[in-house]
Amino acid sequence: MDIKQDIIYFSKEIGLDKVGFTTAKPFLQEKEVLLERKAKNLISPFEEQDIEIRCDPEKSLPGAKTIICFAMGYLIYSQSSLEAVSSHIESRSEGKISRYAQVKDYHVILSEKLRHVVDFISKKRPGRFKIIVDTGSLIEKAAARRAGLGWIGENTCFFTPELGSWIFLGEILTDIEIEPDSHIESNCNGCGSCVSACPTGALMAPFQINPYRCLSYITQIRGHIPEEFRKALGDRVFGCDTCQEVCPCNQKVKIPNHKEFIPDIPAERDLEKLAILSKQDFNMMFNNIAAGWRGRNVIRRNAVCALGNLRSENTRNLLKVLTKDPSEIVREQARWSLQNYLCR
Ligand code: B12
Ligand code: SF4
Ligand code: SF4
Repeated sequence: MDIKQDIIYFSKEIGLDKVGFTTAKPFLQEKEVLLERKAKNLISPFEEQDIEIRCDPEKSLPGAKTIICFAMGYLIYSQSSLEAVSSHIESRSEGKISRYAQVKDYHVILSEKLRHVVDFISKKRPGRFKIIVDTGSLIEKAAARRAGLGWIGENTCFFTPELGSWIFLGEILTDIEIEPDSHIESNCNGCGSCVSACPTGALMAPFQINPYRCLSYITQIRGHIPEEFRKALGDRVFGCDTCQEVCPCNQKVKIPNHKEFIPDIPAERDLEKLAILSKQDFNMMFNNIAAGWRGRNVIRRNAVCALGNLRSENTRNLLKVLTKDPSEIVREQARWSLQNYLCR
C-alpha cells in the first residue's frame, strides 16, 4: 500500500471517520471572502485575525505541501436521537446544551488522535508536521471541502454525506507531498429552512453568518448578555443547534457513538440546579466538555436567563435570591429575568 492508503487505514482504525487530502496551496477565493468580512466587521474574536496566515498554509508550516483533513462524528446514543428531537418535550425547567458541547472536549480528543497519526506517518516517512484543531490558523471548513470530505451548507456548517454536520474537523499540515483528492458535489438543496429557522437573523443570507448575532457565540461571551438576544436565547444554556436540526441533510445520519466522546458524568440540565451550580459540581460535570471552557458563572448566567424566559412561578424566589449573588453577571441577569415575569 502507498502512504496515502496507509494513512487512511490507520486513521479509520483509531476512530477518525473521514480522511481527505489537499494541497497546501493558498485559499485565494476564501481570502476575498474574509477581506470583505473584515471590512464589514464580521470577523469574530474566536478567529485568527491575520487573514494572510489563515489563507496561506505555508505561513503556518514553511514548506508545507499537503493538508490532511479529518472529520469525526460526535453524536452519541445518550443524546436524544435526531428524530426524537423535534417531538421530544423537554421538562419545563430543562435547558438545552448543544450536542457538540455535551461530549468530551473535542480539542483534546481530536488532537490526541492526530498526534497518533503523525507518529504513524513519521515512522514511515520523515517529515515536518503541524496539528490544527479549531484554534489554529487554518480555515478548516474550506480545507475540508477542498479535500473532498463534504460541502458547506447555506447555514455555513460543514456537512459530510454520512454524518451530516454533526462533526468536528481537524488537520495535519505536512511538508510531505501526497496526492490530493478532489472535492465532492454539495447536497445542500437550497431549501432555506436553516435561514428561516435562525432565531436572530444571524444567517444574514445563504452562506453568510454574522457571528455577533449567532446564539452559539452569545452563549459563550463573557460579561452581560446583550439585551437584544435575551429572549431569543429561550432555554439555551450553551451553543445553538437550530440551523442544523432543521436541515434535511442532518436527518437519518449515522450515529457513530464514539466512546471517547461519552462524558464520565452527563452535564446537569436542570436550570434551577445550573443557576446555583457549585464549583465542585461544575468541575465534575463541565471541566472535560466543551461547554465548560468559559467557566461556571457564564453557565449560571445563561441558566438564569433561560429561567427568566420560562417564567415558572416556582423559580421566582430563587431568582430573587440570585439578585444578591456574588457574581455580578448572575446578579444582573437575575434582575432582568425577574423583570421578564412582568412582560406577560
Ligand atoms: C469562528 C467560528 C465560529 C463562529 C462563527 C461561525 C462561522 N460559520 O464562521 C461562531 C461562534 C458563531 C461559531 C458557531 C458554531 N461553530 Co464554530 N468555528 C469557528 C471557527 C473558529 C472559524 C470559522 C470561520 O473560519 N469562519 C469564517 C467564515 C468566513 O467562514 P464561513 O462562514 O464558513 O464562510 C464560507 C462559506 O460560507 C462561504 N461564504 C462566505 N460568505 C459568502 C458569501 C457568498 C456570496 C457566498 C456564495 C459564499 C460565502 O465561503 C466562506 C469560505 O469558505 C471554526 C474553526 C476554524 N479554525 O476554522 C469553528 C468551527 C467552524 N465551528 C464548529 C462548530 C461545531 C460550531 C457550532 C455548530 C457549535 C454550536 N452547535 O453551537 C456553531 C455553528 C454555527 C453556524 N451556523 O455556523 C466546527 C464545525 C462544525 C461544522 N460541521 O461545520 C468548527 C470547524 C470547529 C472544529 N474544529 O470542529 N463558530
Ligand atoms: S447556530 Fe443558531 S443562532 Fe447561530 S446561525 Fe444557527 S440557528 Fe442562527
Ligand atoms: S437547511 Fe436546506 S438550505 Fe440549509 S443547509 Fe440544509 S439543505 Fe441547505
